[in-house]
Amino acid sequence: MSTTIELIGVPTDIGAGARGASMGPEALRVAGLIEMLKNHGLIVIDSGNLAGPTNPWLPPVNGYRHLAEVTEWNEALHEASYAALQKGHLPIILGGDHCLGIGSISAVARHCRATGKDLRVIWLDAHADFNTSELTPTGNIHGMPVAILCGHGPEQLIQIGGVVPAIDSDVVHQIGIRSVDEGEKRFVHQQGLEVFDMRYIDEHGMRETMARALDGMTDNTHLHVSFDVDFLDPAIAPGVATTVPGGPTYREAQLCMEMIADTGRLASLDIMEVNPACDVKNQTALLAVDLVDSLFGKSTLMRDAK
Ligand code: 4U7
Ligand code: MN
Ligand code: MN
Ligand code: MN
Repeated sequence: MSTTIELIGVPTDIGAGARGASMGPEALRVAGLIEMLKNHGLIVIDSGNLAGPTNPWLPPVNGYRHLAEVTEWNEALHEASYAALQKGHLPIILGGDHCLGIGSISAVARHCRATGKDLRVIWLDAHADFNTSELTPTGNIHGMPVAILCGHGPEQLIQIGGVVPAIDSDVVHQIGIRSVDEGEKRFVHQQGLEVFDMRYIDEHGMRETMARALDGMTDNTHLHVSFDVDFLDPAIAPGVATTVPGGPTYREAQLCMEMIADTGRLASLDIMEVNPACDVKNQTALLAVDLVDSLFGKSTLMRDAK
């Protein structure tokens, strides 16, 4: 794993259905993200926040809300993220809403093409984020990033990063899914996404779920985690705009992160959709930092005690 972390804040809610995720980057810093990472012996460069257009808060046009602004933010993020990867840094993207997965993951995919790495994306979310302009009930682009990365979406977004599609659908492994729109559901099946929904986690447990999602990785794997904080049960993570009941518990989420850490392959990370306007005393950002602590290998296991 790279030992230099680069934080890239992206203070926008341009793709969301509610305002407030634009305050996510600062909430994560206030919750101690930088100190936590430094405690792991990592070098942390905080590159501050990217700048971009304000949120005009308009209804959808041809099935998309704020397409021009979403494009501008994601192009900026793509460049910043790609530059960080080229320097050998491990980028952590502080969202911002999840439409930013487009800029982030297209950069990671471009980096993998340039370096001959095999990309694997672990998508932690209550939602599949696989809508298109025809399927979306809202027009909010934070419900579309996975489809767009797989080549289904508006030209200006699918081509960020140069190659269409940016990723093949089989690199994506989704965990925690429990809210998928009707048309979106059919499209997810048609495209053969690997989805470990809450029913699967209930029946097989988080351990088997993660073992499967992480199966087959090699020394050449670049592992990207896209963590939409609404993945978590709203009882522990109320600070998101799109809560869906029935998510992973604290212990399940910890195990999920610990098993990813055990692979030693984590090479880039998104922390998305923290919304301080919905939160109570920053508890959701604090929880996200606690879980990312485990993602970077905090171990509570007695077997590691000397
Ligand atoms: B998130 C939704 F209709 N599916 O498309 C949509 F339910 O990044 C929600 O996962 C999308 O938070 C949620 O607008 C996007 C809706
Ligand atoms: Mn999402
Ligand atoms: Mn979500
Ligand atoms: Mn959300």
